Amino acid sequence: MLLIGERINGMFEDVKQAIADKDKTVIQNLAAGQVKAGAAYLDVNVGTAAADQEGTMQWLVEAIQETCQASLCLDSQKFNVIQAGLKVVNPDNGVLLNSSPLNKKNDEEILDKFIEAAQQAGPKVSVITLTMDKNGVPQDTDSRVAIAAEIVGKAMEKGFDTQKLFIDPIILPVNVPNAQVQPQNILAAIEQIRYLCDPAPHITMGLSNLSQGTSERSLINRIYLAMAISRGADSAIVDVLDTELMNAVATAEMLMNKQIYSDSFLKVCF
Ligand code: THG
Repeated sequence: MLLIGERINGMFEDVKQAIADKDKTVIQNLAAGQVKAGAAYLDVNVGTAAADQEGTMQWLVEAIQETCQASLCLDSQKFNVIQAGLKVVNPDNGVLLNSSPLNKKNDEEILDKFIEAAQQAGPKVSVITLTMDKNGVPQDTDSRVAIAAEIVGKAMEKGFDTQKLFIDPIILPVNVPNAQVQPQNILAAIEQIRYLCDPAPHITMGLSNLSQGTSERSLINRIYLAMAISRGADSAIVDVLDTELMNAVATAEMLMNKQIYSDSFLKVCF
């Protein structure tokens, strides 16, 4: 299971404050803590408060790289912010470009740009693509799978290794009125997306979206992640500092025969 640590995101108050104060220590501590907890990648998202998003992305990447060798996941809906991050990130450590929809109403070629940027940046640069197109986020299983199939087709057309493609079916809060059916629609989509090509694309999601605004956030997150793992998800953007979540991942992986059982299976996983 490839876990992406979610904490370096301007959405969180401590990160927002650190960006405003140019306080690298807060960021560097979050980087070290998440790597220690088992993050394979660190998500880097400037949030919405910073006026200079490109400069902030570069400051965050440079601050992390000063003290940490982790692979980074450059997270922005804006391609120029991703490009800014790419200028300073070390591509040899492994990089994820997060994320692009298939296409947009006003910018039809956005996924092309992400894939081309990844190809130019080097062999260890992968792309997260959302099952979303110019009509927005689909609300049913079949549309998600259909968009995923177009994404896979585009990657193949451009000679982009499908093992470097991460498909994200976009999980949204479960408490949104009339949207409670979406988590199960997404599980059904995951089950189909993994068979779209061989080698299969990775399947990831921003897990914490699911529980935003709910009570029992950690419980909702970990149960759903275990369910998603059982259907074929092999990655997620998560709070790796949530020990119960990490134990749930280790247990789900062991029960799916991805990790061998031993009495210390919780310790050997991360
Ligand atoms: N898909 C992809 N990338 C993503 C997302 C996705 N990146 C961002 C996001 N979604 C995943 N990361 C988070 C990080 C934090 C929260 C949710 C998703 C979160 N934050 C608290 C909140 O809003 O309640 C912040 C509050 C606090 O300060 O504690 O829940 O879907 N590809």
